[in-house]
Amino acid sequence: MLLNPVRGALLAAACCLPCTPVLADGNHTAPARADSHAPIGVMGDHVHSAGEFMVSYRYMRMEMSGNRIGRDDVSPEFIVQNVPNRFDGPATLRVVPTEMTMEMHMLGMMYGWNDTVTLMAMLPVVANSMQHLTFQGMSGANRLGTFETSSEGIGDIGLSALFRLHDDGNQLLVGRLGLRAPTGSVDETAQVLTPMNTRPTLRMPYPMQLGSGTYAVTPALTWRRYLGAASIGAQYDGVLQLGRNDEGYTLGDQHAVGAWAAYGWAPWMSTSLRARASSRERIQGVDRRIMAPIQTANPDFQGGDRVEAGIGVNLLGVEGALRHHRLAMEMLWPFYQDLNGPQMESDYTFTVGYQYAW
Ligand SMILES: [Cu+2]
Repeated sequence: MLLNPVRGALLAAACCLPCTPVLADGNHTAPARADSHAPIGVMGDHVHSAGEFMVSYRYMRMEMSGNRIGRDDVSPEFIVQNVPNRFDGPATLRVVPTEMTMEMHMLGMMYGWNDTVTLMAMLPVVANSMQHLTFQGMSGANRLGTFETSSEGIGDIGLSALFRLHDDGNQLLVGRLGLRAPTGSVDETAQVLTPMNTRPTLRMPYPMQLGSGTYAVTPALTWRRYLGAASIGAQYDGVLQLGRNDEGYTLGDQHAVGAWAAYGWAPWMSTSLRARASSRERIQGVDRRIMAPIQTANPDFQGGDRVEAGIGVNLLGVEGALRHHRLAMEMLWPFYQDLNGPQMESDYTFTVGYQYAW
């Protein structure tokens, strides 16, 4: 539902733009190639020439289902019988998340300040939904019922500077220095089903909040090299939270390294393989208003390590009305997840993006 107004506004903006006959890929003399941008799930991978603009829209979707402790799958019954509840009430947990969908609509703008520095702004709109199973009363032996919670709104806005550290037309090294502002809400509420069969409205647990509540620094370093019709690349990217938010906690820092290989079948199309390993720390501190016998309300049951891999395709318009328009998709599946659990495990991450440069 959020998709249509966002995409509509973007297309309306894109249609008004004048088309100028310059290569909009950061290099005025190199031939256009679809793999001059990394797979769409990679951000901050490229820079622009002085005076160039780019607008982009990305849709990202992550589906999660089932739970793990470390690398082991655990059932809802196992969780309610074995995992301690850190709050008042039953000794062990009573509510188990069973499925979660995280969607993000990301509107982006890039501008080549000069041939070395490109400025980038990102506006995320986040939509989360979570399914739960509630077990009955103090014993927790029986399933009482299910409920769903959801949250949607603006996330944390990002501003960054990208630096062309090295570019010989073949090898490109781009550094990113980014800042994220706490524009996303951290006090979203929802109606829940309690083990006592009541339906109060409570502040939602950490993973359902839209922002971090803190400023964050987002460094990245990306390298790419052409090898004939193919290319290879690698990236480090991090999210380092600064300070503590008004509710009393800090999300865990995140570090990721990834690498990809792409092959250009034609100037207008490339396909890619990519793998990415990421690690996120636990939450520091606690929001005193997030208190429920559910794993997601516990700051210790957040973060972990994940390795995912998958495939992507980049399409680049090289002539006529499609020139400088890009459309790309990527799908990643996790094949290793070691979670500070119980925590929900990821099934896949899908990204589709549209970019237009002039
Ligand atoms: Cu760009």
